[in-house]
Amino acid sequence: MLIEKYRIQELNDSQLSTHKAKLSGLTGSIANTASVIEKLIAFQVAIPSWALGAGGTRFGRFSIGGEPRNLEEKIEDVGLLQALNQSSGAISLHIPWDIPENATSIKALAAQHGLRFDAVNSNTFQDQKGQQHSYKFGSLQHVDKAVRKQAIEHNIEVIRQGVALGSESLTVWLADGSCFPGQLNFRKAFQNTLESLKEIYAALPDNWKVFVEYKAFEPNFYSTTVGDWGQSLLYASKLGPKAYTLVDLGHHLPNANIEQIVSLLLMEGKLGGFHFNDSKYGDDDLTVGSINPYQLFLIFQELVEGMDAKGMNHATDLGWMIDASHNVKDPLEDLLQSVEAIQLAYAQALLVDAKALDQARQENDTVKAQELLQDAYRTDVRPLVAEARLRAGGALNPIGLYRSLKVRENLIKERGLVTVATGL
Ligand code: LRH
Ligand code: MN
Ligand code: MN
Repeated sequence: MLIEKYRIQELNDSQLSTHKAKLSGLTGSIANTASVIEKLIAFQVAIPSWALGAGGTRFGRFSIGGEPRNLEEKIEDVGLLQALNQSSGAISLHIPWDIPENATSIKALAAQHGLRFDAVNSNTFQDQKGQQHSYKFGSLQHVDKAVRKQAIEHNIEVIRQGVALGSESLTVWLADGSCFPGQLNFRKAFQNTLESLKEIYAALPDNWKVFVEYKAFEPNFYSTTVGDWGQSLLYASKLGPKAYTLVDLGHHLPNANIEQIVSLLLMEGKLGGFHFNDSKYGDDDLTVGSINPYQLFLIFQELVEGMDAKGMNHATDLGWMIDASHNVKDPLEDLLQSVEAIQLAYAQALLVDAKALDQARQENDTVKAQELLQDAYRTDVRPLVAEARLRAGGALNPIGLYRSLKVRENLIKERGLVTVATGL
């Protein structure tokens, strides 16, 4: 299914006067709205190929119908998101859940939808059919060199496929760790993992980055070999300048101060990018901003402040990606909500009066500092985000248009009601 430009235009026209009235309220009271809108237009968030079908838990999976059945259809779905919001201009593949058999035609299809390929993800947390060695006891950390070698070769193959698609980064998330005390020698597991990562690092093209993603627990419940940002930073530092830490918001222990982690990683030049989602308990992979939007804003406040201090380009110098998936929402609606939540937090962070905040800190004026942050956070910036979409050629109200065009119903007609997307 394709969304034609005139359908977007029609709905936008019918909502234009209400939108403009809301927007002028903001532009009248805030000085930097023009630059906020420009920055929003430039800001793109990559969509993970595995979030396009209904997710599942180990207790069940409930198909939404019309889910993409292959890589081509996944690209078409991200194309739909991009047509609606003009902020989802990239797709991130997970190999071998995705198998780009013919890179040239896959690349051409993505280009037709205005999409590029973001980080490619390797998978050594599951055994694949026909695979010689099992990852039951880990992959890059494994006590057996032959298992490590198999996992290294898989990562190098993923880089090769990514190069063919025009990707420029590899994300490595490892399930490696242990379930019980005594199972693992922590130092040997770390050293094996580091040696393995070094071989993968050596295979990176010059313009590539590798992102080392950490996660506190699951599937291992006693120790994880890349369990937190400290461990990830150790690997990234030992590997070299192309290696960075990737922060998945759901991968922390409860109440972790993620904004402080982000600030220090940025300071060290080792923050590579994000997997955005939200969570109440663990790695819940809920819609971004659905549980704790204030935390998301505080993270963006650190990002804006830290990136500006280093003269970094907000849109291009970090990897921005969503990693969300669950059982109950239409995945495309969920992704539209997630992208918007990210844009809202970013726009609010751009409203923070950085000079005044610095001054308040200098004077130990805690009350003032909180007021400054919350002034920005409590500003309804939805008209700014909508205006950015409008100027970029997207829909003022993407979910409204998605529903009025009956996109899901059409996808079900095209692809069927009982569909099983590949992936988690
Ligand atoms: C692990 C993770 C990682 C995987 C994805 C499917 O929990 O966040 O990024 O690649 O989920
Ligand atoms: Mn992730
Ligand atoms: Mn995760």
